[in-house]
Amino acid sequence: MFRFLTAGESHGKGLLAIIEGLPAGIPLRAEDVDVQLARRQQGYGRGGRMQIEKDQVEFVSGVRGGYTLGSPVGLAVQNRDWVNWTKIMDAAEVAEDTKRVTRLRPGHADLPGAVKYGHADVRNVLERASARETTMRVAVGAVCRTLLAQLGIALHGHVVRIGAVASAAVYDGPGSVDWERAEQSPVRVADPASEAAMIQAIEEAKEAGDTLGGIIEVAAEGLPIGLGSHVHWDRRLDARIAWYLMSIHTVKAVEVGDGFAGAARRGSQVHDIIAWGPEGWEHRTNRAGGVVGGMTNGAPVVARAALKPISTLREPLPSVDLVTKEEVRAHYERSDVCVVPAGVVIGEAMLAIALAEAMLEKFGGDSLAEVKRNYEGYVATCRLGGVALPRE
Ligand code: EPS
Repeated sequence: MFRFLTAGESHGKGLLAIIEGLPAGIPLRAEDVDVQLARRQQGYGRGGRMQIEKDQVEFVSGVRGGYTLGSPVGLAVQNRDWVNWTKIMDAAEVAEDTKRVTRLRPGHADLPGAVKYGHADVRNVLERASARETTMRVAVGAVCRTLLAQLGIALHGHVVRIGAVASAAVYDGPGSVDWERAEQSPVRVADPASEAAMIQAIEEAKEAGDTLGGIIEVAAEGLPIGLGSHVHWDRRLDARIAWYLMSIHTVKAVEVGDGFAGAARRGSQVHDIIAWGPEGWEHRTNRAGGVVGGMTNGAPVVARAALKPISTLREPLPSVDLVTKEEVRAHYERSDVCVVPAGVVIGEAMLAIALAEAMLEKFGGDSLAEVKRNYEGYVATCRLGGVALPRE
């Protein structure tokens, strides 16, 4: 069974992940992970922290000579900023002059985290609630991407909205979005016309001491029919994709395919017409976002996630002190103005994890060769239509 865990505080010594259930023989190098970690660190609107960090993975276990061993893969990323926080974050003793964080930030984990865990210092909550944790999601996602690439599956993503500014580029099948353009863009947008307006919107929010959210779109191409299942509610792939994307910090809504827009249309305008083509089953459109009945239908999987503006504001909102209950302004510490471009990379990673898990559920084996054999045998049957041939 595939599963993973992450650990680590934002200003602690470092971040960890353990991935279990990967087959042996997946080619894997630190560079494969580092390239994704570097992408996550980019994006117009990040704060000062990204100048300090240069996230790089170290494989602690499970990889030898450039290949996975089939044993748990342990990954570690150091927090360079740790040296500046040793007195505050020390495991044995926190320096006496350390100020407690008690001015609750509306929209943050501060209040429920402090009440639930009984902390009188919100730092005990915010350090783990921090989106710094997404570093390890991206690392785990990068490992999953190398497995998916072995099976001909590629993932991409881009920003489709920042604040009030929408991109004209929307994914509609392979070749419909200029991924290279999005990759070069400081706001990870494929539509050059909206780029300047997005940057300006971030600048204006920054000047006002405020923050900005937006929408990301992620897509996976090269998928077989039949990942996920209709037979149990918790095996439906769209449900898992929604869960994984929703688990990203600041995400408040997820849609697969046309999502909310489909609710305003008639059925005849929503459902994708089925066709039998030279490669097998296909669909004339992809409004379903590649998933029907909780299973992939062979079309690209497409999902969007809405990120709220982050909750640490330089011009803080009115709030209450956790301990004194006095009316105060919320706590502020160094933070980002807009994380939507980085959200794309995290969204891709979570989609990669969901798809790798589904691929291993269906085609799982102890070695990559075994997974490939299972996969290729199934795909060959799909090309013939996928059902048992009629008896002679
Ligand atoms: C970070 C994400 C944000 C940054 C953090 C690094 O985390 P949070 O969700 O806590 O706002 O603010 O950087 C800092 C905490 C800092 O010291 O600047 C990330 O994605 O790496």
